[in-house]
Parts: sequence; structure tokens; C-alpha cells
Amino acid sequence: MQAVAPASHVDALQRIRTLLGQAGCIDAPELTARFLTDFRSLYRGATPFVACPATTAEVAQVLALCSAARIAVVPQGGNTSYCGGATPSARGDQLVLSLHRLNRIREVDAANFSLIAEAGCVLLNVQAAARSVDRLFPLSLGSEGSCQIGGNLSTNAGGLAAVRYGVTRDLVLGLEVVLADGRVIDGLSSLRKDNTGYDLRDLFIGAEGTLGIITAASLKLFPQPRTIETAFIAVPGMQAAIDLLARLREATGDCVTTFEYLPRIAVEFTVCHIPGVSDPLGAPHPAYVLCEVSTARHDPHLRGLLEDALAAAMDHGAVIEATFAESLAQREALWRLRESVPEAQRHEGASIKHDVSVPVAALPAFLHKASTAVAQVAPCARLVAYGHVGDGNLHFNLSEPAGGGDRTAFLALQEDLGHAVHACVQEFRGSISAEHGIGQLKRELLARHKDPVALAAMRSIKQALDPRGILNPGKVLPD
Ligand code: FAD
Ligand code: 2HG
Ligand code: ZN
Repeated sequence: MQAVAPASHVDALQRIRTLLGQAGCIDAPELTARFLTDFRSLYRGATPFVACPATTAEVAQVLALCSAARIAVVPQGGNTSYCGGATPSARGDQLVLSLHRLNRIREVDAANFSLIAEAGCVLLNVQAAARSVDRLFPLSLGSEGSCQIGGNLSTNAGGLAAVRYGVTRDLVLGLEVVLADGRVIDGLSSLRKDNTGYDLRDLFIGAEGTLGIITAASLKLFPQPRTIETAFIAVPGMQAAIDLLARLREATGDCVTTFEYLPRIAVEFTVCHIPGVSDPLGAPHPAYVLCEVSTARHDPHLRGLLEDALAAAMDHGAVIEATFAESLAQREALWRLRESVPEAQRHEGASIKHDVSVPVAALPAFLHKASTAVAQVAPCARLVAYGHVGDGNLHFNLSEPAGGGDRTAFLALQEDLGHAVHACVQEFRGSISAEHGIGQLKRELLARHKDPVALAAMRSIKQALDPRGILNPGKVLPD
């Protein structure tokens, strides 16, 4: 049911409408619909309208008005996140603030290896801006055609090149942030070194819009890779994959850029459901690694180094067979296979996801233990544990039983399965959310797994920066 807004709300909302004009307000239900549910359709919300400011000054004025009238604000980027962080509550009293019109690249500085992008820039466009001056912005996600840099920063996204370049947090030099009361922190520094007190920047990264609205970011760039080798490698299992990672890091002088693990079932799902994807290797194997190594110089020896390392690994039984991308088209096909896994899994019916991380070396033991634990809870569930093992991050996902089994019974086990997996995560001192954040989905989980002193400190920070509690309430922090 739609909440009845108090007079001050009505007045503030009207002033926001006047401020943003027609171009800055989305009202029609057929247009607002996509802002009101999350990518996985887990949540459905409502909003008075979708506010779409086009400048930082407009964001600041909207926040000042919302703060005065105590209207909750739910920032939204590309709306591709997995935990419902960008979806307003169903009450209809939270204002969705879409950043998509704040989409300018303000500056590209090839000499400083940096650029300044507004929050609503689609990630693909940030990458392209870097490429236009022969630089690399290395953040790379399957959703890069629609997620926005503000969303990437706010979720501290990981993605497919973090093993080499780090997560989003590692790629930031400075931020411009609008605070809850409308004041603006101009932290758009392009400095590499700046030890002038508390690092506020890192507070807003990964805060999922609960501490401030990121309006622009100064980002680190890197030299464009000149030599790239991409291999699809069959391995006996996780232990072999982890051994191989260490071997390849050493052999290539730490040039591994991507190291993604795929169990056989993930390849089967994609071959079955994604048009144009085929199995890169002839015979089936227990598991695979999509590995990319790259250097910023022309290096005719890189392929040889990789081949020698793979041959040595083969002698030790850590590699079964491998194939290399010999063209851009083949490279893109291998990446498509990997990036399509989430979509392919959707075609297999309901899934229960666990985005977890443990220390890289603990992955084999974790996988064994957690697989055994879930098999006891749901023997027919199909485990699809894949992902960014170079970062210790597994998408420990379960698909409903094959052949149209009882979906309701499977979903009823969600909590028990979560307990089983997260108990193993805890045992290995891992994380219950490696890269997808907390949103509204994992708030209770956070309460159970976060150190209580850390949680109390988080609450104090929230109170200090958002005393009226208007910034994305109901997200991240447990009640
Ligand atoms: P949104 O979903 O719009 O918002 C995310 C959160 O940030 C919300 O809490 C929102 O309120 C807040 N927010 C958004 N913009 C701002 C802002 N300017 N200021 C303050 N708060 C803001 N994630 C990974 O980490 N690694 C992957 O490999 C990966 N692969 C994916 C593949 C696919 C096919 C899909 C669909 C998703 C994938 N994701 C991945 C998840 C998702 O794309 C990321 O979390 C992404 O960073 C979200 O960006 P967004 O712009 O869509 O943010
Ligand atoms: C990926 O790595 C994304 O492809 C999505 O983070 C993971 O769907 C998932 O569980
Ligand atoms: Zn991922």
C-alpha cells in the first residue's frame, strides 16, 4: 500500500520536481518499473517518482531537500547488483535517485595515468575513455555494458581482472561525494600519495549508498596490454587449479590477469543454453580454468613461458589438456563462455547463491568441506561452484534438482543450505560476501558473521554521516 506523505514531504517532492524539470523526473509506471525491482527479481519496491539529477549541484540540492523533510533516498546506478541494494522499500515513501544522467567523463589524463568519471558512466564507457588515450581501466565484469562506475564503487565490485589489478577499491584515487545533508566533499584528487588524516574515500567505497552519494571518481589507469595470451585449461579439480595459479604467477613474472575456475557443470550449462557457445575442448573434464596472462610490452616469449609452465604442470598431473585463443574471435568466445555462466544457470531453474571467499590456498579444503555439507542438506541440488579463484572468491551456487524436481522443497532449504555453507566459510576465516555486497539480502547474515566491535563502529560511522537515517535505509546494517 502506498504511504500517505506528510505535508512537508509533498512540498519537498514538489520542489525536487521543479528543480529537476521534466527531463529529471520519471513518473510513468511503465518507465519507473525497471527501477523498482532488482536484477534477480527478489524485491519489488515503490517510489513517488524516480529523480534523475544531471549535475552534482542538483544531487546536492535534492539531498538537502530530502534531509530537511526526512525523505529516504535510494541511489541507483545500472541496477545490476545482486543483493537488492538499489531497490526501494514497498511502502512507496523512498525516493529513487538514479545517477544515469551524471554520465560525463570529466577528464582523461594519460600522463598521470588517471581519469575522472561521473558516477553514472557505464563501465564500458569508462574503459573506452581510457582506451582512447592508450590506457587501460582494468575493472571488468559480465555486466559492464550496463553497470555504472558509481555502482561499482558502491559495491566495491571485483570481477575478472582483480587477481592482477585488485578490486574497485584498489583502482580509486579520489571521490566526489554528496553527504546526506547536501554538502559536497570535493575529494577528486588525482594524487597517488596523500596522508592528510582519515581516508574518507574508503568509507564510501562498498557502502552501498548508505553513507553518501558518489557523484564522480578519480580512477587509476594502467598501460594497455600489448601481449595477451588466453588459455582454456582442463584440470582435475580445485587443488590442481590452485597449484597451477602459483606456478603460472611465478613462471610469467606475475602476469596472470584472469584466473577463473569452471566446474564441468558450468560449461555444460553454457553450451546448452547460450547460443554460439561450444565446448573449447573435445572430451569432457572435471574442471577448467580460463586463464589470461598479459604484459604491457610486446613480448614474443610470453606464449612460450605459458606453454612451458603448462607442460610442467601436466607432468605433475595438475593439467589435463589446454587450448589457446589464436585470434580475437577465439578469445572473445572463451570470455563469452565464462561471462555467460550466470545467465546459463538462470535457464536451469531456481538457484541459491553464496558469494564467498576464503584464503586462496584454503579453497580446495573449503570446496570439499562445503560440498559435503550441502550434499547432506540437499542431496539432489546441483552444485555450480565457479568464479574468481585467483582472489579466493567462489560463487558457491546451487541449482534446483535436475528434471523439474520439487522447486518449492529446494527453496525451502535455502536457510539450511546457507547455514551449512557459511559455517564452512567461518571455519576458514572467509567472507560471506566476497564481491556482491550486503544490500537488503544479507543484512541478517552480516549481523551473524561480522565482528561485533566492527559492526558497532560501522553503526557509529553511519550515525555520524547520516544522523537522520535518510540514505538507503534498510540496507547493509542490520536493524
Ligand atoms: P546498482 O545495482 O545500481 O547499485 C548497487 C548499490 O550501490 C546499491 O546499494 C545502490 O544504492 C548503490 N549505488 C549505486 N550508485 C551509487 C552512487 N552513485 N552513490 C552511492 N551509492 C550508489 N559483481 C562483481 O563484483 N563481480 C562480477 O564479476 C560481477 N559480474 C556480474 C555479471 C552479471 C551478468 C551481473 C548481472 C552482475 C554482476 N555483478 C558482478 C554484480 C553487479 O554488476 C555489480 O555489483 C555492480 O558493481 C553493480 O553496479 P550497478 O551500477 O548496477 O549498481
Ligand atoms: C560472476 O562472477 C558474477 O559471473 C555473477 O559475479 C555470479 O551469478 C553469480 O552468482
Ligand atoms: Zn563474480
